[in-house]
Amino acid sequence: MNPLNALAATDPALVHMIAAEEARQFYTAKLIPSENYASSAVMEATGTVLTNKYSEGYAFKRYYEGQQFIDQIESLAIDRAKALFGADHANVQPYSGSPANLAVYTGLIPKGSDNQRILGLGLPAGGHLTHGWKVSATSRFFQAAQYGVDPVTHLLDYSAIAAQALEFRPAVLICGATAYPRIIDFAKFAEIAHACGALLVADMAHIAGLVAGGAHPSPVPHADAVTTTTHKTLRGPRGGMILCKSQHAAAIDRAVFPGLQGGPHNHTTAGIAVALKEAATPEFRAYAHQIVANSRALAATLQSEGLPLATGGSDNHLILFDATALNATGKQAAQAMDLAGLEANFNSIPFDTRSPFDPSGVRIGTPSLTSRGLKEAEMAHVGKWIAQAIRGREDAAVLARVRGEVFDLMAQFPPPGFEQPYPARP
Ligand code: DSN
Repeated sequence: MNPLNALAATDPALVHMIAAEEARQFYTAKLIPSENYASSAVMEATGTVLTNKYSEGYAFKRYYEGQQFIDQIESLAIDRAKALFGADHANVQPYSGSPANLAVYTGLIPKGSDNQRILGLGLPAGGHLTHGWKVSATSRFFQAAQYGVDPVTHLLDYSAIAAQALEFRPAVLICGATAYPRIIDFAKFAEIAHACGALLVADMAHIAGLVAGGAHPSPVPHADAVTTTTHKTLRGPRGGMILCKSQHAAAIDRAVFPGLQGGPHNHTTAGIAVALKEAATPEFRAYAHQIVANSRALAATLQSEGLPLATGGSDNHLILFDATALNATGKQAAQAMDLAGLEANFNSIPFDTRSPFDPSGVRIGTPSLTSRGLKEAEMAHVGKWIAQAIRGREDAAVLARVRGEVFDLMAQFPPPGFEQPYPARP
């Protein structure tokens, strides 16, 4: 890592905290499916003088002078995004995924139109807050309704979604998820959108890296607009991006700026440009396919340990398991895993009867461990440790033993972005 010499002189207390977080990230097994490790190149790009510049507007049409190099950087990121995903148009300015979603609805649904309806996957079924969930501003500014998943299989039921969409007649139909372990059929969603006269928005934040690497079908040919974060499977800096058909480009650009945002974060734009270059390599394609292979292997081990999985398996980067089968709530399970060096988050499972503050499920994923180079053989160890930590959640000796084994394994697989000397073991 960067030795942080200047920061150490200015703010040693902060350096101490950052060093502790570095050691935590190095030795724990990061299983949160929305997280990853940015490369050293991405982090270097984000830590540059680009943070000093204001650039309201778009390349060659700015409201501040001094944009000669910022225009080049933003254009490079846009060109790489369009090439990688085969998109007509790209906007790389959204601060993250939530602002990108709000910008797309704002851009696609004209002000004053009679139809302000959006229809997305409900949060308890794996959708995101910004797909119109009741506590999100997206349900305050638009008239939102939600579809769910099949009560038995927990899979998206495209006939039921079609029936609901024909009845509700949304202006925008949203597909994409934060906790759905299966392939999403974007062509089917496009058929549904066309049949009910809606525009289709796909939120591919979780799977953007899989799409870039050819390990999940792309929404880009099917959707009017596609939103994504840039830091999940895509492995870039914290940021957001919108891809869209050319006929929506002007409206979406206007919705991002001046509609919702001020100056773009140019240091982040540079980091996104680097990540997009990295994602266009054969190594990244192999990485994307290994994420899925690892997820399948981890899912199989968890099942053999008696943990039921939502939808019965995984064919992307993500697994949602029901911890109550091992006599723990989702929160108890996630906390026990954390003590054992296995970082996850508790999550509702479809049709959960427990509260979202202590639901039945735990959500895990393989993007980060795959970035470290772990493969199927190591996934079998990780799956067993998860079950051991949950079963032994009240036994400090079990948790300490698993934590030691996890730390030993992680030390053999240093993550991207960490350079020698590696942090001391906490
Ligand atoms: N917080 C992200 C996730 O964990 O899926 C979504 O915004």
